[in-house]
Amino acid sequence: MVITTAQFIKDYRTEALRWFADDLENLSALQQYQALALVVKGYAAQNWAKSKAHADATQQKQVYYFSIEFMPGRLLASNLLNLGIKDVVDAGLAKLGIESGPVYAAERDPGLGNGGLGRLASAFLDAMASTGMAGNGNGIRYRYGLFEQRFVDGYQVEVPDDWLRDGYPWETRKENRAVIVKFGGQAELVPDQGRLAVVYHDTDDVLAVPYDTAMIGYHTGTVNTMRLWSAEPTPERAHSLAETARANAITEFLYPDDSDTSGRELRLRQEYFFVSAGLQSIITHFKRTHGDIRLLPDFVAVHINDTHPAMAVLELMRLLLDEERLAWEQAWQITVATMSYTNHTLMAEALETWPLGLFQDLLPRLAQLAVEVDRRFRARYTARYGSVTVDRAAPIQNGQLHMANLAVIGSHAVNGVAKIHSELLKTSVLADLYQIFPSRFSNKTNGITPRRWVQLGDVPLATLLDDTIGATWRRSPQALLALNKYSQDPDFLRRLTAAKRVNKVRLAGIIKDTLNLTVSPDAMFDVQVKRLHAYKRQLLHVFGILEHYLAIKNGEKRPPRVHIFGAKAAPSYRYAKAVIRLINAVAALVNEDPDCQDQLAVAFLPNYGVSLAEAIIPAADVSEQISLAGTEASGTSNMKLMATGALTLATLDGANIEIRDAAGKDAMVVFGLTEQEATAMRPEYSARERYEQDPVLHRIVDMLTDGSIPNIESEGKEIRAELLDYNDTYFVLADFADYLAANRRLDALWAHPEEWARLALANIAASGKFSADLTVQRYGREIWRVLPEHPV
Ligand code: 26W
Repeated sequence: MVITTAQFIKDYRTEALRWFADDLENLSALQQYQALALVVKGYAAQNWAKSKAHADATQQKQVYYFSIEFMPGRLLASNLLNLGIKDVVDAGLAKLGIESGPVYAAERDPGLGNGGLGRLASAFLDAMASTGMAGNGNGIRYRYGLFEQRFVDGYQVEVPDDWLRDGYPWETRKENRAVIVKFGGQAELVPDQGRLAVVYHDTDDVLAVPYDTAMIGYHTGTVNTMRLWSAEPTPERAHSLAETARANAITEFLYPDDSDTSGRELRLRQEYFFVSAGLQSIITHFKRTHGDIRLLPDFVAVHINDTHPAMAVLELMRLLLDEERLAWEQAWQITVATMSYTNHTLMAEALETWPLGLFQDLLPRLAQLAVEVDRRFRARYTARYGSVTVDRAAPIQNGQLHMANLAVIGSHAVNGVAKIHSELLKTSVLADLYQIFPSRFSNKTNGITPRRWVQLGDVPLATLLDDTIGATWRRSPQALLALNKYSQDPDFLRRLTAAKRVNKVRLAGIIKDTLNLTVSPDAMFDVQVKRLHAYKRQLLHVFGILEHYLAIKNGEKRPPRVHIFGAKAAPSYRYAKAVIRLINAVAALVNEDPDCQDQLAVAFLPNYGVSLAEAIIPAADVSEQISLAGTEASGTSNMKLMATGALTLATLDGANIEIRDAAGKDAMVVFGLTEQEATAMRPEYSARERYEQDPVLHRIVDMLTDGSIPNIESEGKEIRAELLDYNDTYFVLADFADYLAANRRLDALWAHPEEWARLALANIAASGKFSADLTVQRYGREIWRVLPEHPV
């Protein structure tokens, strides 16, 4: 959109007066942010309405991305960038004498997700709007997002995330689109004109009210919708406080686990709530614009983001059978053609199963349909594939509903999120279903949005890119390959190093403000930012730090390093919380040790999320992607760190492999067992043997309990037990020696800044491959059958 700074200032003043009856200059940064957000929302409104009308008028196929988590991050800067008015607004703020930093920083970051899955969902919404695909998000408007993490004596403490305290200007409450969601009661089948109709008794109904937020495309004019549902008591009568609290409870808070299924009833209520509300509103809209429900798959694609929304298969069947009165076969054909499913983890404990009994209590009609789906599946495939395979592939097993199986059986497409992960799906957790439905399986390697992580997150690099290869990279990711022409250009390499240093100085300032720790921007910034999980092996990183610490104590001099961690642990995940305490204890040990001054430092920044990632990632020299091969489905921080020029220290796991293939094997430092080697070694693996054989490792493991690291009495014991008594599930000891050797290779490289910059360049140049725009286009072409109006 085209707007002058003068016009913007006029609009901004008007908005401030309208909302605060005061001049901009007298408002707080929060109020200045709120008024600005409302101005920008107003600018996007027209395109938002036009996009909806355009999609209906042109009968465009719509994608509905069902996800129980979204992590959009702050929207002000990205909305301004995507509208093409960031420079105009920044100039306007300067003209008004308003410092932009505090205004941008006043925005709350809606942490409505745990980690990778939620952030990917938001990246996809940005990418669909930015490629002109009609793609809408469908999720939950949690009253409290993911907890705020604080450290007290090195312990993680969880504080409620009251993100709506000052309201959320980007959302619009659409009570005219509210629907009823039924729980409990009985679903009685009664004969009705030669068919069976369903009559519900004593159901416990909840009102689902949608809140819509605009998803503004990058320079496309396309504005899609992220619809988040909020639970309220039904309006037809007054409700007691208890009844109101019971209704609200459904969308009160996000479950903070990102790997272990809680199995709690409220979680099941949440999953059904947004799935039913979403499908009801989709069908209502569809019938208004298209009429014949049998055409649904031609105009609607529903994507199931991991198993959490997998009930969509049963809920669509319920609506097609009970409301639309279709026959089973036709309803099933429509459902399979409409649904597609992505798996994001191989962790057994993360694959959801629900007791059929709980289903029968809470969702009686869906339980009936689940039993029928299971019966028909077994009847259809047992003869051909045998009962062993079909028993393992069937949705209901031993009274448990296996949501991954249901999702695969009820979808026409199933994918993993990186090549190795998609292959492992076929040979492990979904092997039996792959045997029965091979053509449904594909890979869709994850992606990231270059708008947030490079254009906004790394302005020094973005400016250098514009100056060097022009600005086409801002629209077409592959244009970054032109950078390879400058790999032998010392001046460019120096400027690249200088751009990185600007980000490091900024992060050093944040580390000083947050931790009162002074770090040198000339040290190697070694970053590991992701959820705290045993398989991601933050412990191996700590062991590397302790080895450097011991080397310093032995008088050895190495390139100075600053280790930067960001990681939340699920509150019920004891081991993860023990590792958090260990990292903070090692930080205290190292940071207060005079011998380590300017040699070694550890900065564990609390409350890692999208906004903190934007500050840490552009400042990284090293990207730690050290999960045990075969455990990290893809990873996406690896892609963000690559795109801003960090060198990856990696195992051959998840998307690390594809990053190496894209950037070149010299542009990454690889170590560790491969997935095959780890699998082969597991039966005879003895962690204790490794501990006995390697004196350095022995020393370090002993430091967990011998008092060398103060204040970790119980945590040290717990971690040592996981290693030596439970035989080190994630092979930390097995990969230790190779990890050290890889770090020595990094040190050697660091001694040659130009060579380092050359490798950084190779990563940046190849990073366009991991643009989410390309990823969603692949989903569109091969799964959703939706083509971009603005392809990249
Ligand atoms: C039921 C609790 C629960 C909650 C969330 C189980 C599992 C999850 C997610 C699937 C976990 C997750 O975020 N997985 C991550 O998804 C990313 C996006 O595809 C991948 O890049 C990461 O490798 C994967 O761990």
